[in-house]
Amino acid sequence: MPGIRVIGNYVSPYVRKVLACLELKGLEYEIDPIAPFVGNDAFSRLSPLRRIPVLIDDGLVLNDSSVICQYLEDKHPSPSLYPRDIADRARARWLEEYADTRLADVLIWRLFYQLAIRRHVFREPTDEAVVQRAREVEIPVALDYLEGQLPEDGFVFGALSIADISLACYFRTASFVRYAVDAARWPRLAAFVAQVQALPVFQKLARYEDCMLRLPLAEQRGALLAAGAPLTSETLGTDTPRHGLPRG
Ligand SMILES: N[C@@H](CCC(=O)N[C@@H](CS)C(=O)NCC(=O)O)C(=O)O
Repeated sequence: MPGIRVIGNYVSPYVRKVLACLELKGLEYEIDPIAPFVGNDAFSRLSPLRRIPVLIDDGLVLNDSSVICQYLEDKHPSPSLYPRDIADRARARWLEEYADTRLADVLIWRLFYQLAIRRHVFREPTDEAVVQRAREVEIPVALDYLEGQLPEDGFVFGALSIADISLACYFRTASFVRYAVDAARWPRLAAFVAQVQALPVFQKLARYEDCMLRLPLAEQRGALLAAGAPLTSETLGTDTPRHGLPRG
């Protein structure tokens, strides 16, 4: 199948990062919006860690959102989503890495996974102690750090970059379990997240995210197509979720 294909669903922050880059670069793509837990054996062959996103570009299979975004930038440099200045570019990659690792740990694995995926996908109880520790200790430490990294207003490196996109993606997924940055405690971060998420690209993806969040699995595909999502005709998804590979 020629062209770009993304495997991974709209709810995932890592997938959102890749989709935002594709959209901002004006690239056409198709998407098979599956959760990693329902991927079939063909998915395991494409994604050895059974993680999303996967990007397939004319037969080239790429894993890992950072690898994929860098590939898109190298292949389609304009508009650039990485700062021009070498030091800024390195710092942007660090903020992307920080988002993909620490923010993912505290906002996604300890909050969203516990409150949404364990309950609704695996029908397992939430570990309330994990959620409480995340809310009271771990998330505030991460947000204190970010508050010190952000400018008074605007994007981190002047023009919109991978750093802004990455950071905002995690707060969007956390909002699905009603987490919002406390603007009284972290005013820069709260304004920054609101500003990035108000961009047309985030608003466009939010319409597709809402289809997935509001509807049961069986109705999502139809609603996504009706909303204009560029879905693949085939899917690697099954009806039976399996736990992922152990992390850490
Ligand atoms: N470093 C990877 C992480 C991807 C990742 O962890 N994706 C999550 C979805 S939000 C996933 O597939 N999790 C399934 C699992 O860990 O079993 C990236 O940047 O793409």
